[in-house]
Amino acid sequence: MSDVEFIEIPEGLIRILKNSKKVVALTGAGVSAESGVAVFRGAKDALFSKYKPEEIATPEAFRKNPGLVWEWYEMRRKKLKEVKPNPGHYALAKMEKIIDDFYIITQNVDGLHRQAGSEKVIELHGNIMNNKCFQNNHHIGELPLSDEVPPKCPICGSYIRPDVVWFGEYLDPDKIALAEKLTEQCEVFFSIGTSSVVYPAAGLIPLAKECGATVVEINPEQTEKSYCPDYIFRYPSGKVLPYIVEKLLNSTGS
Ligand code: BJW
Repeated sequence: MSDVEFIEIPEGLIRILKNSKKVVALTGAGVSAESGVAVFRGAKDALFSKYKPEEIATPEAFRKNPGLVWEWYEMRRKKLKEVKPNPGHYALAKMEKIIDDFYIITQNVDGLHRQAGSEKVIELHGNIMNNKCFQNNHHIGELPLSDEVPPKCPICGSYIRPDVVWFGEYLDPDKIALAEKLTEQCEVFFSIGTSSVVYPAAGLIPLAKECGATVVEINPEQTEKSYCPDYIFRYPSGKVLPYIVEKLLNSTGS
């Protein structure tokens, strides 16, 4: 797929986008794949190829082996400091400037949408660079200097953990309520680079469809929700999204 030269964007989709005020993009790990960030499932270098998700991204796993889970996140944080947003992230940031009310609802914790300049971003699963304590959710700014792995909360003494949402944990109710409201009201809903298996995020795709949005899927592979879209692009998002933005900017018709 990487040798793709040109992707035709249907006129019909551009017309709908030009006439839309409310547009939402739900993104997943695939949108960051072209930046060199590993996806979670499937690929050879997938983040869950060594550990199953339920073995590592859960409160139970942290209780059982806090050092292992902490080190896994430290390894990912280190890698993230070396990567940059890709053309897909930048194209989405441009869409925010072109479309009246454009929101990104991301499952990603890597912060690359904001780095690319997007401002209206809902980070459903948190941000890997932030920390809180395990017992009481005390927000931890600067990590305390300590030889302990993980370090401990200066307020209550419980272990510090990344401020991300693990399996079995509730998402921030304000964030998911806003995500659902935006999804119900939007005219176009993009699903980009997500396998669409993790809830409640995956449920937004059929919700958008039920509420009448034009649904667009951008993913080189079929997904669990590929029965929903009106338009499907089986290409990497870093290739498709810049073409959509270019055509949106250059199209003259209404
Ligand atoms: C490209 C590309 C390129 C490659 N361009 N594309 C309803 C039904 C069944 C179960 C549940 C349900 N409701 C809740 C649950 C339980 C559970 C769940 O969903 N389980 C399912 C797995 C069955 N959900 C939860 O526990 C959630 N909490 C919750 O609902 O609380 C209430 C509750 C509690 C208990 C019981 C019931 C309800 C919390 C979910 C938290 C998910 N956390 C993680 C880790 C975050 C921290 C971290 O980063 O470590 O979030 S798991 C992981 O998966 C991460 C991701 O955000 C998430 C989604 O993955 P994503 O983004 O889709 O990545 P991949 O790798 O799966 O897919 C990548 C895609 O990209 C592929 O399709 C590629 O083809 C594509 N791609 N290159 C475009 N260049």
